[in-house]
Amino acid sequence: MPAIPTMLTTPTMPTTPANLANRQPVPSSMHAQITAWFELPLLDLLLQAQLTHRQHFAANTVQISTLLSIKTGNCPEDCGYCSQSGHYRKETGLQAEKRLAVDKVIAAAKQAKASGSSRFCMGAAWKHPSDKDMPYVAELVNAVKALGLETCMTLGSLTPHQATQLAEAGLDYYNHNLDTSRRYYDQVVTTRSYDERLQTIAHVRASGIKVCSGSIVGMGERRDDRIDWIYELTQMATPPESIPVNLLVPIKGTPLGDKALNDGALSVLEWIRTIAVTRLACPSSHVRLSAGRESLSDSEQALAFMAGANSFFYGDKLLTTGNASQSNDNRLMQELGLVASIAPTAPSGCGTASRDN
Ligand code: SAM
Ligand code: DTB
Ligand code: SF4
Repeated sequence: MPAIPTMLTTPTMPTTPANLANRQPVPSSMHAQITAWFELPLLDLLLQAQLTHRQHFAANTVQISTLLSIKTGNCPEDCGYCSQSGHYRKETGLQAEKRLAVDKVIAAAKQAKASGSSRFCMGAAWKHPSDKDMPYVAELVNAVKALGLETCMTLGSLTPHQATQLAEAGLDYYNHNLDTSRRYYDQVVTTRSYDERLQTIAHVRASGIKVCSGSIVGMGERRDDRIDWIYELTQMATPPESIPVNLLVPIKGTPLGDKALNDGALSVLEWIRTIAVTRLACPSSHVRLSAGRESLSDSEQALAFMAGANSFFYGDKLLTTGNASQSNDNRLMQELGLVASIAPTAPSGCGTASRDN
């Protein structure tokens, strides 16, 4: 059993917002800064993250999105965490489905709007959309926007032309996750490269669509990988407006899901720490609690909001897995005194210190 940490010296004064900054190391680069944030005592980190959060966003206000899978399963990519990869379909037993009919998507979007979501995110299990898919997704963007919802899509890689087509259709956000560090990437997926992911993000940015790009924590990666992933965000010319920090949902039959089920899950506090450091590194981006909330207690989620998360997925289902129930989320929001935001409240940005070149 690890020994209980003890204080070597008696503190001379309490840690307050005013003197907290004096206790911080002053690193020379953003990478060192991110590392130093990870090493802070957790309560110092949470306090600093919440103070930073309140400088950039309204307190106690969260943005709420609802997810829908518009094309499920049999994906040609081999992402080691994903229930939808065709590579593990025998092991996971996930039933593949064709594209969802437009009227079904509209019905789900209407329900999302009625329940209080401000954004509707549509995900497809594709490596990339084909040209024949583009009129379908453009129709969905139009129809969902007409309901007064913000739109988000995650369809895999895009060419510059496809990104422009989506922008012309009026898409507000495109989700394309880096998932982890460049170093750990080939342990997660082998059918695409980190640079391909960065390229699609660049095409989305150039098209004028807002970028949503995040990670998964708890896939067997090290803290160094979480540090490097956050550092990647801070080095983007314009950082993502939205940053989902997924906690791995371990899917039986996938390589990384099975590994997590065998080895044991990462500490939830390390996920909360990752959220807090993301908040500090990207103070004006929305940081989203994404996959993994279903397994968390009220207190763990409260700590994640304290760490500066200000967005979450609402609804009983994510893409193929369960989510925290809507009734539980309503009760939790009331208990924590959180209110839903109607529209984005601030422009995005990473890097409180200077960007490294
Ligand atoms: N096929 C598209 C792509 O990969 O870009 C879009 C859909 S994909 C399911 C969207 C994201 O969901 C992934 O990038 C990953 O970060 C997240 N995700 C998928 N399965 C997950 C799991 N089991 N646990 C946590 N996050 C997961
Ligand atoms: C993101 O970062 N997380 C969401 C959304 N973007 C598309 C997806 C979570 C998927 C969780 C596993 C599933 O339901 O299949
Ligand atoms: Fe396909 Fe996306 Fe799942 Fe990877 S994460 S297997 S690209 S659906």
